[in-house]
Amino acid sequence: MRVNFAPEARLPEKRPISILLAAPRGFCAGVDRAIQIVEQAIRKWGAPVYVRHEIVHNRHVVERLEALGAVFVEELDECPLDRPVIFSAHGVPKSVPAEARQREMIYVDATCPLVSKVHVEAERHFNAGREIVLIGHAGHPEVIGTMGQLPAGAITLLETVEDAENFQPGDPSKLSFVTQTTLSVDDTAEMVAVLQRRFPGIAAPHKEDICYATTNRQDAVKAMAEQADLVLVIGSPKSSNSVRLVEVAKRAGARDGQLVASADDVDWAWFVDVRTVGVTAGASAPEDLVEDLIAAIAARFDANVEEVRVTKEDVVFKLPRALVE
Ligand code: 0CM
Ligand code: SF4
Repeated sequence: MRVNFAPEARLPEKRPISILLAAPRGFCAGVDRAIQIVEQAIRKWGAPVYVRHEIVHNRHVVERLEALGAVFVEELDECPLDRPVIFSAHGVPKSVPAEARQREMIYVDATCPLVSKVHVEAERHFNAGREIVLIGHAGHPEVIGTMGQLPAGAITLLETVEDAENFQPGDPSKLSFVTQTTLSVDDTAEMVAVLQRRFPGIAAPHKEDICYATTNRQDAVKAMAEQADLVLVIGSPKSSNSVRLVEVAKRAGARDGQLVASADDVDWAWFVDVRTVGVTAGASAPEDLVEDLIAAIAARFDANVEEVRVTKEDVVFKLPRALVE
């Protein structure tokens, strides 16, 4: 008698995929400091502590701090006078701390020291009688903050190479430029080249205004992009440095690049024909979101993870003295 055995029940084989994990990625020293400022302020003064604008551009960070007792608002007049207020990492116009002082509010400025450095630079140019060009993106809080360091009209915002070609200064011999900290290194270099060709005497920053974290995260993406069929960047659409990482990936040769807030945002149709996926995170995106994304990929594919590191970072910024225990 022949017995037909049912074939052994087997799960379908998972397709192999290679994950390239960019390093450095995720939190920078300015973000780390800004988050610690909110946590310490809640410890020192109790809840609620108000925060003007998202402390950094990440919903997960904001929600975690809300659970600890932070209340996020857009303007100072939304804060009660008897509670402390913190200004976000992106910086604020001078009028904001001035108003807080006038209302006798307790405030802590979580502006990243590298953004404050640009503020000081702009002020130095202004005091030396120079007209100032700011390379940046209109409407971004850092641009609003930097322009708000000086009287209206002192700074002209240029967003594109075309803007740089068309810009007409009052006196070309007294011209300077500063930049937003989170721009594309390559796009900015193009705009600077146009300005320097048209105005050879233009005063430049001593050291680049684009910060170390932005530069390193873009370099890491460039190092993996050519091998990647898809690069996933964890970050918010509001996050300038994160959005730039998607652009950089595509320009450096990745077939596709997508910004996702978390693994939940991934459309798995993107993975058709993908053998190598690059993963990185903007400077405001927590590492646990990266871990979740890798776990989600590994649940669907036979994943092999390889780190692509371009440099190590050891930058740490001190907390404001008012918050050091
Ligand atoms: O400036 P950007 O939009 O990239 O801000 P972010 O909160 O995503 O990242 C950190 C910072 C600053 C300043
Ligand atoms: Fe500071 Fe750069 Fe981080 Fe912005 S991205 S907070 S400028 S270190």
